[in-house]
Order: sequence, then C-alpha cells, then structure tokens
Amino acid sequence: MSFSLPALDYSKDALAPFMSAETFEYHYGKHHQGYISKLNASIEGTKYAAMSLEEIILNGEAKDFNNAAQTWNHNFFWKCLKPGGGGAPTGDLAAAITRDFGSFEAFKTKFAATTAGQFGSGWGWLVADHGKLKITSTSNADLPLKHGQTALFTVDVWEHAYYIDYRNDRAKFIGVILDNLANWDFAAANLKKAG
Ligand code: MN3
Repeated sequence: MSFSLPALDYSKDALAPFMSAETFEYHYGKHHQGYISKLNASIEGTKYAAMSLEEIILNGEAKDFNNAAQTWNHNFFWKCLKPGGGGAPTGDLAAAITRDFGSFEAFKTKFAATTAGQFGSGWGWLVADHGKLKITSTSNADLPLKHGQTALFTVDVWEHAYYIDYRNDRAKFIGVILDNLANWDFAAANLKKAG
C-alpha cells in the first residue's frame, strides 16, 4: 500500500484572508506531501507497506512513526478547518465543552494558551480521554492516538503553519483559527465516533 495526498474539502484560496493560497501551496503541497512521499519511500518493501496509517503509528519504528504521524496529523488538520468556520459549537460537543471546561470561552482561552505554549514544533489538541474532554499539546509529530486518546480537533503550530501569513505571531494564528476557521462540525463528528 502507498499513501497519497488527500484532496481538500475546499479550494486552496477558500480560507483567505485567514489562511492564504500561498500557505496551502507550501504547507499542503510541499510539507504534507513531503511527509507522505518520505513515508512511502521508507515503508516500500517492508512489513509496514501492508499496514494502515494508524497501524504504522502504533507499531512502527521511529523513522516510520514521524512521517506516518505527520501524515495523519495533516490529514486531520485540514478537516478541522472550513470556510466560514469558527463561532461556537452546538449540541453534544457544546455540552461536553461546558461540562469539562466550564464554558466555551473558558475552553477557548485554555486551548489558545496551551497551544501557544507548546515549546518548539508541535500541535494543540482537543481530545476525548475516557469520556472526558481534555486540552493537550504534543511535540513534533506526537499525537493523541499514541496516548490512548481520541483527537477531536487540532491546530498545527509548527512554524511552517503560520509563518507565511502571520510571521512569528503564533498566538494570532491560533486566535484566527478559533474565531474564523474552526470546523466544530468535524470535531462533533469525532466526539460521536469516540462514543
Ligand atoms: Mn504542518
């Protein structure tokens, strides 16, 4: 099996001005594609070639793990965004956020602080962990699946995610995603699957 770059659910200019087409050319077209190409090259002819992405992440050796996890993380990240996103979630996700963080505003403040505070490259996450929602951040390619958690939503805070549009202003990038791009319908569907 070899992996390929999944199509986006929107056009590369659909998230402008919050995320530019130029960012998609590099972040999606070069960085994400690069992880997939390196993964395919490293698993070709090995036992990993018969595995799913999740199986490689949970069973692979280090070089496979990084490219497999970054492939998974980016496949997931693009789905966490949508044109006209942001605002507040509704339904079961809204209820779970209020239950576990007190309010959506409190959740946003904590998510932004935790994600902005990730030292170096990594990811901020909303996860489901044994029936409870938690906010975490992970370093480099690390991801909730490796920690027995279900990812609901993420923001990529590697510099390549924000440098074209926001230069060094990671906090602004995170705030813009939460306010303008977050796809809470996708997060809600992930919560439903988590059970
Ligand atoms: Mn990235």
